[in-house]
Amino acid sequence: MHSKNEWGKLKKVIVGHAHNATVPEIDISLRHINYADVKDELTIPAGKYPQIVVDEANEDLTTFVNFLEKEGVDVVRPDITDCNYYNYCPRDSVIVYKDKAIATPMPLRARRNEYKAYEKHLENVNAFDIMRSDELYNPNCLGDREVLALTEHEPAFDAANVIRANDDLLYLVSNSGNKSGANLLQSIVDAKVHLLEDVYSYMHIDSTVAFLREGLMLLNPSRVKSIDMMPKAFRNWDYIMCPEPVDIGYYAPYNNSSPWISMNLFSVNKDLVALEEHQVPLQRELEKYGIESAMLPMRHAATLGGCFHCVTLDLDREDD
Ligand code: DAV
Repeated sequence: MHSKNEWGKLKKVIVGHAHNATVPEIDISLRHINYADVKDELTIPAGKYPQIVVDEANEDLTTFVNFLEKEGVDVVRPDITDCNYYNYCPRDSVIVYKDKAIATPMPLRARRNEYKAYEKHLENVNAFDIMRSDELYNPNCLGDREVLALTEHEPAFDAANVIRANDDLLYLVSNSGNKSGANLLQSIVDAKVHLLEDVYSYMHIDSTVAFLREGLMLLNPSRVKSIDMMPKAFRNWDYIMCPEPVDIGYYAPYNNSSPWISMNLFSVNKDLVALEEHQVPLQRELEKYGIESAMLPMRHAATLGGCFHCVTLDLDREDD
């Protein structure tokens, strides 16, 4: 196991599955993190996702796996377990950095042990599966988008709040990651952890910034309005401002991401990415930089809250 950036030649990867995907019963963590802007709790669905969503998502994941295997990548999958949430996005729960796997202290209580479904594929696991206390959630965030859901009571972050560029890691401070979480990460890795703040308060970094290769990144212009909003270490990088996403919609009422999930691409190497098949404007933009896109279906990217970066966790990548 070794991977320290988002673009080196991919050799081995975990690809999630949608079996048993569930919206957990509402608790304090889910209410504050996922539904801070929902007024009436009764409108929040709970229970298993509809079977059609699960089947279609699994079908698209199989297409993706076949593509990766044709590219010579070794693909493994999480176990099918009776889960509290899902095993669709292994990216959310574990960071692989160099030869270490970090199962992060996830702020959603229902996701506490999610990494166990793929633990057997990991090496050198540092796990932080502690029960979150009520003091971690800031009640003032309900109804106010300016207030983040997490206090600094204890370190908490999803692995998907972080992307890797060799000796520099970029950490989004948001509803799914607090500053104490960044400090915890900094104490475990021999890399510099840079904070990205005040750009996007909701879930995860990978619909806001994507690293394409050393010195080139893709930015979400509705959130990163100018390069000055990036930490200093990335201000001299070239960047592509992502074109407006082609909205592929969601299976109502399961709206788990913005249309920007379209920029959640996944690099097979620095010249080839997997991209949601409707995102032709982005495909054209990437072409200008010599990056080819495999246009693949992911019908429930927004329904389940994850496209190709979210549904993967790279285990082995060459450094370049
Ligand atoms: O709505 O842009 C997508 C969630 C990625 N795991 C968004 C967040």
